[in-house]
Amino acid sequence: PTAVDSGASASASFRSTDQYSSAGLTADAARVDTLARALLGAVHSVITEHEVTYPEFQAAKKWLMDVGEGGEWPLFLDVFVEHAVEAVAAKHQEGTVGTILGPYYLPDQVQLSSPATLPARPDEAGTPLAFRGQVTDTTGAPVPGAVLDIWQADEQGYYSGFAPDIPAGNLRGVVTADEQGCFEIRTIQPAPYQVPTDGPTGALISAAGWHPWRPAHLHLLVSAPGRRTVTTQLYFAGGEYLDSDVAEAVKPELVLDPTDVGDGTREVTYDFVLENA
Ligand code: MBD
Ligand code: FE
Repeated sequence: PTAVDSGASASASFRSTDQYSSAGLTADAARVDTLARALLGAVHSVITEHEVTYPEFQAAKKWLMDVGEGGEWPLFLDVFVEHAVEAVAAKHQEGTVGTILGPYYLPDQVQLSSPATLPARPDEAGTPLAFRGQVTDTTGAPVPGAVLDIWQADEQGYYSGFAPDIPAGNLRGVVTADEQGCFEIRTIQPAPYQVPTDGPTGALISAAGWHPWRPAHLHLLVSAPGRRTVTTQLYFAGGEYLDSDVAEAVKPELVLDPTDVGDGTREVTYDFVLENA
C-alpha cells in the first residue's frame, strides 16, 4: 500500500472517530499561551542552536505543507509524538499498562462473544494465534462482560480500512468476555508494520537515515462499564524491531511469548486489570 492508501486514509477516520475526539476540552487562553509559547520557543531554539538556513526553513515549510496535503498528520503525530502524550497520561493511571492508540483504529466493528474468531479472509496467511485471558478490577475480582476491541495488521503488515484489497473489517472485532471476564480470541500473528515510504512521513524517515518499522503488534481497547478503558498494544517476544520501534511504543510489560502447541497454532495468556473510572 502507498501513503495515499494508508497514512492519508487515517485523516478521514480521525475526524469522525470518538476515540480521537478533543470534545470536553475547554477554552483556556492561559493554557494556550503557555503551550504555544513553549512550542514556538523550542522551535526558535533549534533554529538558533543549529543555525538553520533559509533553504532549510523553506524545505521544512514545504514538507509541513506536504504532510497536510497528503493527509498524513495523524500518521506522523501518532508515530513520533503520541508516545510522549501517553507517558504523561500513564503517570496517573493504575491497572494494566497501556500504550499509544495509533492512527488505524476504526469504530463499530463486528460484535463477537468469547470464544471468538476475528473476521479473516478464507485464505488469510499467518500463524494461527489463540489469545486468552481474564479481565479483573484492581482488587482481582472478575469484571463480567468486559469488552475487548481488537485490531491488527495482517501477515503483510497491512490494516483493513487503510490498504486496498483487504475486505472491510478484516482482522478487527469487538469481543465481549464471559461472566468471569474471561476471553478467548482466535486470530493470526500480525507482521511488523512499515510506515509508508512514499509519503512525506516516509520521506523524512529516509532523509534522516532512520528505519520505518514498528514491531508486530495487536491493538486493544479493553473496557467495561464504570472502568477506565485501557488502550494498549501487545508485541511478540523475539520479533524484529522490539528494541527500535519507530513509534517508541514498546514497554516490557506488553511483550507476549506465545507457545507452539504442536499443530502450528500458538497460544498465549494475557490478563487485564481495569481501574475504576
Ligand atoms: C501503526 O500501526 C501504529 O500502531 C502506530 C502507533 C503508528 C503507525 C502505524
Ligand atoms: Fe498498529
